[in-house]
Amino acid sequence: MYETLLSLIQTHHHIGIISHFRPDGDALGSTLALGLALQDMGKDVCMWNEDCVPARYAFLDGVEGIRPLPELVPAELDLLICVDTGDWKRLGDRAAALFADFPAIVNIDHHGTNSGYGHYHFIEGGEAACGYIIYKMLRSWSVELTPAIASALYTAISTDTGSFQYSSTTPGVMRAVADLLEAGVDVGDINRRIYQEIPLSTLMVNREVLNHMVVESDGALSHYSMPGGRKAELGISLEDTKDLVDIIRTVQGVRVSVIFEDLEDGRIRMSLRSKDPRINVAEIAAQFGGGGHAMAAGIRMKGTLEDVREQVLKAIREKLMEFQN
Ligand SMILES: [Mn+2]
Repeated sequence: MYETLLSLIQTHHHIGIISHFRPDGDALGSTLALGLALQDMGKDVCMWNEDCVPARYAFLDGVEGIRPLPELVPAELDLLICVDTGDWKRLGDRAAALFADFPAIVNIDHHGTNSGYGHYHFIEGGEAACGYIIYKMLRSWSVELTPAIASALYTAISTDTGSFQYSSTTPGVMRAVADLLEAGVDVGDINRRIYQEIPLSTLMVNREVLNHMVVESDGALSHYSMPGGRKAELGISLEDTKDLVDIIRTVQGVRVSVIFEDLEDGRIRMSLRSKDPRINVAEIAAQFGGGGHAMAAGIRMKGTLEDVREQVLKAIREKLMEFQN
């Protein structure tokens, strides 16, 4: 099936690659690995993201090639590849508008809830990372994995599997990682940079979360709410708030965790995690217009923090009642 994409690439020359806003390791690693590989194949490649590359990923070789969105779609662009993006709007408001009428869009993704936007689809719902799909593609095309490409793929796969802790970590994923190490990934260096260095501001936010998290429903549900204005008081940015749900999901006995964040534009952002395979948080998220994976999902919806929290927690409590321990 990857031959279809290879022939698409062979018949196009000016190729754009883009991923979701607030890019994570998989979004960046997938963009970068595919971008570098296509450059090596002689293509004219543009890599874009609506948001900046977070500081923790700035070490990746070639990541400076991921640029802010252009003002206009470049006239010569003849193929746009979207990676790790389950829904067109996840590209970001500006990107979604900019490329809305573009006639040749490829959708490569691993989200089971992918909406099927675009004209060519390479969707493998449930795979550990989009970077793992990109890895399989590059291998099937016999593309040389340079250390830069391998490091980008390793970062994508490592971050989306929670450092190979999630059950999406299949034998195939581990074989891919072994192959990437042979291609020149410096595991110790990458892991130190991504996981073992935390900005002070992030630790301050973590403290805030631990002070104010709520554990309820007989210890099965943990949540934390970041009210509007609190980010400014703490002097933190969006980037600092990304992994908060991972803190509250570690509580022993907790099966579902949610972070509510008032975005101060009339919308509430939520990150949901499940530790119970019977409770699919993507299904819960879908009830409110969100999406994601069975064990990790997100929602953005209009409303006040109190109203939104009430509705979403009610849906979660009902699921928890349905599947008692
Ligand atoms: Mn991903």
